[in-house]
Amino acid sequence: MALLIATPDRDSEELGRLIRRQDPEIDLRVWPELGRAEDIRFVLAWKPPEGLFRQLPALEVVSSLGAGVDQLVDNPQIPGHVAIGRLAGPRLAANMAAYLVAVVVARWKRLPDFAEDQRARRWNQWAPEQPPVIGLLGTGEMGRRTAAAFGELDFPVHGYSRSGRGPAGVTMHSGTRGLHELAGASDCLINLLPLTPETRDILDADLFSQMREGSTLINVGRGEHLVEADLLAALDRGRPGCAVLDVFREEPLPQDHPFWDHPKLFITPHCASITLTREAAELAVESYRRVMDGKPPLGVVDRERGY
Ligand code: NDP
Ligand code: OXD
Repeated sequence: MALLIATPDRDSEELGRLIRRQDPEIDLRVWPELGRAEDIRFVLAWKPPEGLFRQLPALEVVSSLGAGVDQLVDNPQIPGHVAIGRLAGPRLAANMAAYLVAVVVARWKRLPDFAEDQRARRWNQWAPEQPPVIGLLGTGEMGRRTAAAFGELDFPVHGYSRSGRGPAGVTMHSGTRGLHELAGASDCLINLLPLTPETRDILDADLFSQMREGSTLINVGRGEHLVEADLLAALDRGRPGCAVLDVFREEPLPQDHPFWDHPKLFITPHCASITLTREAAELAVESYRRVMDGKPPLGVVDRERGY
C-alpha cells in the first residue's frame, strides 16, 4: 500500500521528508511521480491536480491536508466507496483561535485608532467597558477551540450548530430561527462553518438584516458562504458595520475586486490558520496507520452530510 502526497501548491518535499523521518517503512510517493499507480491506496490532498483520482484504481482513502473537505466531497472523480478524511489538529485549531482573538480584540480595543493618534502625537486615553458578544457559526474543531479562547477572556459566547450541541459555557442555537437569534445577539459574528449545500450563501441579506448595527462580520469559513453583493449593500446600511474576510469565492482575490479598497473591510489572504507541515506529517502518518489497521482515517467525513 502506497501513500501519495498530492498538494501541488504546498511544500510537498518538506512534508515528504518529515513523513519519511517518522516512518521510513511507508511507501511514499510525491506527485507528480506516481510510480506504479496500482499501489496507491491513500492520498493526502490539497487542491489535487485535475484527473489524478481517475488514475488510481486501488484508491481507498483521500485525506484533506487541512480542515476543509469541500474540494474533495464535491469532487466527482472520487468514487463513492472511497473514504474521505481530514487533518484538523490542535495546532491548526489553536492558530485559528489566535487569529480570531487578535482580530476581535484589536477592534474592541480600537488599536488602529491608537496608531493614528500616535502618528498625530495625540494622547487620547480610552478603554472599552464591556467585552463584545461573540457569535460562532459552527462549533466543531475550530469553533470549540475559538470558544475556549474567548471564554478564557470572559467574553460572552453564543454558538450555532446543526445539532444544537456545543461546548459547555456557550449559549447554543440551531435552525433558521436560532441563526437569526444568534445574529441579533452578537457584536462579532464569526463564520466557522464547513462549506456544504446547506451552508453555501448562508451569509446573505436576510442574515445581515438581523445583525446589530455597527457589529462585525468575520468570515474564515469559505468564500462561497458569503453573498458578496449582499455584504456590500449591508455595509452601506451599517449592519454589519464592518467585515473581516480571510476567504473568497476566487482566490487570490482578483485585482479589480471591489473588496480591496472598501473602507469597511479588512482583508487577509486565506491565512487565518494554515496547515503546519510538522503537525500535518504527524497526523498523516497516524491516519495512514489507522487505515492499514482496517480503521477509518482521521477526521472521517460523512459524505452524505458533506462534512
Ligand atoms: P467541523 O466539521 O469540526 O465542525 C463543523 C461545525 O459546523 C459543527 O459544529 C457542525 O454542527 C456545524 N454545521 C455544519 N453544517 C451545519 C449546518 N447546515 N447548520 C448549522 N451548523 C452546521 O469543522 P471545523 O471546525 O474543523 O472547520 C470548519 C471550517 O473552517 C472548515 O470546513 C474550513 O472551511 C474552515 N477553515 C478555514 C481556515 C482558514 O485558514 N481560513 C483554516 C481551517 C478551517 P454539528 O456540531 O451539529 O455537527
Ligand atoms: C483549511 C484551510 O481548511 O486552510 O484547513 O482553509
